[in-house]
Amino acid sequence: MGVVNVTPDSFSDGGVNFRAEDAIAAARRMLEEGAAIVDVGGESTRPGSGGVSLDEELRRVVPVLEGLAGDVPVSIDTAKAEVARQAIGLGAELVNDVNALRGDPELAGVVAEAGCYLCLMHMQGEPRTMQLNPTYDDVVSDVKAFLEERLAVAVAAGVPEERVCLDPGIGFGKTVEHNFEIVRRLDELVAIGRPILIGLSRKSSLGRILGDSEATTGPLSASLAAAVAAYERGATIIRAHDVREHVEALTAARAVVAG
Ligand code: HH2
Repeated sequence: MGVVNVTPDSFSDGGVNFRAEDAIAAARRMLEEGAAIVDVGGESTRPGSGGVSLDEELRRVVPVLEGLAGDVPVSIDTAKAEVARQAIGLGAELVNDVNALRGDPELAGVVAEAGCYLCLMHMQGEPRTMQLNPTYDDVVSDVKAFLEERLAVAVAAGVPEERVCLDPGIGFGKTVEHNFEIVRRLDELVAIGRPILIGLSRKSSLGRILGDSEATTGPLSASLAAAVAAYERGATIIRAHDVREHVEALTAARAVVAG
């Protein structure tokens, strides 16, 4: 899954694809480089972020979705039902909700009615404050219980279970240790029985284990290593900014794992 942030302030690439034509070109390039789907988002969820209005989010993503409609498999990274509704109307196949249906009460119905795919992600707290003091009894058990509960909520709202993938939400209300423990014990989340999506690409934990305790991003080399580790532990969808390099790394990893 390639990442196209149509934002001025995303944590690693804010402003790069803020103009619609740049975002469209980036999405097409990612498809050529081997992405199976491109995740278009108009709202940064970086630590400290306060979110954007519905109008602003629509202003950012709609021209990009119009430019991609029909050609490029698209996922919409939003927690807002109206953004999802318009994105689906423009061809989006998957709704990537970092709030796991806890934000907008209408989102589950929009997804159910459209029959599209849904990603439910774990987040402790909200972006503005989530990194202040994340605490868990046992991070993997807590995330697993949350994802099982949100999966049940989605199914009860009419989203077929076969359409849902789950994401532990790397960096969303988690310390560096939490993030790596989740990857180490990913098999416990795979055991839920739904595909696991994971986004480690460029995340600050990767910069922090390399010695910069204030890092807000991590380098490509560390992103690739972490993606391969997640893949080996059962992740099936890797969300990444640098598509070509991830496809190459994961192709090599698959050659080893699958024989
Ligand atoms: N990470 C980000 C955004 N959306 N969605 C899922 N399912 N999983 C993730 O790990 C995830 C996500 C943060 O990355 P990015 O989109 O590059 O940054 P920002 O939120 O600052 O736009």
